[in-house]
Amino acid sequence: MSKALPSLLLAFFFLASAFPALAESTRVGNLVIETPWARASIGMSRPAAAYVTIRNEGQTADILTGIETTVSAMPEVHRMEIKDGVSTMGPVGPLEIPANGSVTLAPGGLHVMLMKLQQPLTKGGQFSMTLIFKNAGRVDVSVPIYSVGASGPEQ
Ligand SMILES: [Cu+2]
Repeated sequence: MSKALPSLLLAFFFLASAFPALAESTRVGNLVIETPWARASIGMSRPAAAYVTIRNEGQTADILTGIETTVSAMPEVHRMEIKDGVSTMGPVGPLEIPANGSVTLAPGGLHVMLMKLQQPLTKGGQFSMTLIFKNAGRVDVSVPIYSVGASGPEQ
């Protein structure tokens, strides 16, 4: 075992914390919050959307009960679906994260709808969002903002 390894690890963790946009997953209890991201908003009159994957490595389900962020006065988890050829969406309420499972919020399906925007979301920026879980408690994540038409992170 090399003596250099611990210092290499330290350097890695230092770098990871120095560049929060690269530290894409946040662990709290049994949950891992992966790759949060958002689309830039079109001004402030229309809602914006944010996406994230929540992985549960525990033996019991957890529930996402709420979301808080300073950029939106009314953040809600929505589900988009096609009904009779028409795209509809609405709030899903408390969202279960199954034991040993994961839930992905992505364009075309589940998303965090950031309603009543308090500031425009500008490409290249980021904002802080707090996910509130029944068991794991509150988790703060940093959400990078990509282009208006981004279909996934890193765009
Ligand atoms: Cu929505």
